[in-house]
Amino acid sequence: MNERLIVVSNRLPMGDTPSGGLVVSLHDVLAASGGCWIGSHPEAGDDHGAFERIGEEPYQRLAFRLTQSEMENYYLGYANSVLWPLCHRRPDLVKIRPAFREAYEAVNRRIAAMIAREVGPEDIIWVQDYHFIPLARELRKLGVTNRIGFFLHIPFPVLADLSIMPQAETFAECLAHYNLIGLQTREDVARCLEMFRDDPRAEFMTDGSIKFGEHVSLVHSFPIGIDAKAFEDEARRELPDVFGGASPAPFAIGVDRLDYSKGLPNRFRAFGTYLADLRPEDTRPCLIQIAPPTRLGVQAYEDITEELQGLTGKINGQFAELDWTPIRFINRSVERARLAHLFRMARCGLVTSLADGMNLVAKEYIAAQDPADPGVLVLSQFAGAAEDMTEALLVNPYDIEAMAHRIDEAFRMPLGERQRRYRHCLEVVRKTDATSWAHNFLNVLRSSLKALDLAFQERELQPFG
Ligand code: ADQ
Repeated sequence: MNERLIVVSNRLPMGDTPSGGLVVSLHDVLAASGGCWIGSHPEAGDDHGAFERIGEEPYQRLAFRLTQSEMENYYLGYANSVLWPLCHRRPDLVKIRPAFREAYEAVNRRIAAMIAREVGPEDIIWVQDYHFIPLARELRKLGVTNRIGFFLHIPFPVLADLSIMPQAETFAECLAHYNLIGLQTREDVARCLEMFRDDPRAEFMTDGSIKFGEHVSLVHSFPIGIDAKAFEDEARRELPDVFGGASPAPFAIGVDRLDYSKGLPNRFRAFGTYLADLRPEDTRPCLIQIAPPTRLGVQAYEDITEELQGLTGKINGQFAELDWTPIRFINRSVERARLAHLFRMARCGLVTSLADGMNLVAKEYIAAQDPADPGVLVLSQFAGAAEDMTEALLVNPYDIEAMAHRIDEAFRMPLGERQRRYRHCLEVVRKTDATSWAHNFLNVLRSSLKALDLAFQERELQPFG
């Protein structure tokens, strides 16, 4: 039997025309290998112990349904009220409830049991993100010996925050059950290695791998990207006037899920400061902020929505003219073609996350620009994207004044400098696209681990130090 790739993610992407870099690239590798994608779907059947099969071509989709209680305790609870704030350096927002942890463990056990019945001896399993950290441990308990890789899409937590987590000692142990731990950036890798270094159960081997009990793991960074070519093409397509004839003055754009990690209040404040510092004769750009709500039902998300509505009202009240509104805050999602078009029209793209795994919007903004007259990306130094996109205008999103200056600099930047910065960023976007991300991860999972297994069998590797 041939090797099949099994991808597991929290949500199963639906529809025949996938959009979004991650979905497209995984769709392509799965289609090529005839693999299968496992994930939750709200309309899946309610058989709690078996997947619902949705289509066979070009790969299988296996759906499971989360119960109301699992949604509340596992998804909104442990995943998004413990792990998400902890990884995004917001321990103040962590909500610890025994029911959250129990549900998280139980869902991982349930899905592992369902996967164990599907998996063939040659299959490799690729688990996505923080919803499924214990999945490999549960699969191993059921006797699954296949290669299992894990990719964390969000920042790896800092060591000092880890002890806030319920049963913190199981975090490193759960990760160690994966053959490959993939992270977004080199900084994430450093934080992960620091965690293992701090754990007396972990041994560092001479080749950089980590031995933890009987398990050996590699930790490596694989910066995720977008389908750059498709986005460049999308942005070039002519669209009917998106502003219905009333095209605004130059504008800056922000596109984010409405999440406290994205630094939206400070972005709005910086834009207000920038406006306050303009001279009367200066053109006054506006800020278009598109931010659809997510994770409804978690208090922190309701709070940030209210804060932004208040700030928008305040800044607009202070600066608006009869024919000009400084901030257009659009609280819903926008179709991709329109988004690409807006990115291309915007003189400045604002990504001001306080913490962010990568941030694909930064890459989409660059891919959408017109090479003859590109806009400028203002990028938080705390977004993973900043590690390689060093020619964006990097900012500290906690420093409002500095951000206001960066916005001013972006709007005044001469064409030559805009083009130079754009070309550098575009090279990064193309080099680290979604396809190379998936291929690099799978190549390491397949090949270097074979060598590792062999070396261990032949007792060639020795503990380090
Ligand atoms: P997210 O936190 O969702 O992803 P991001 O990387 O910016 O953040 O991806 C968001 C995607 O959704 C982009 O493709 C964007 O265009 C789209 N999107 C956002 N707002 C939208 C809107 N209003 N309308 C339409 N589309 C919208 C997590 C991590 C990131 C990491 C990704 C991928 O938090 O750090 O980069 O996973 O690994």
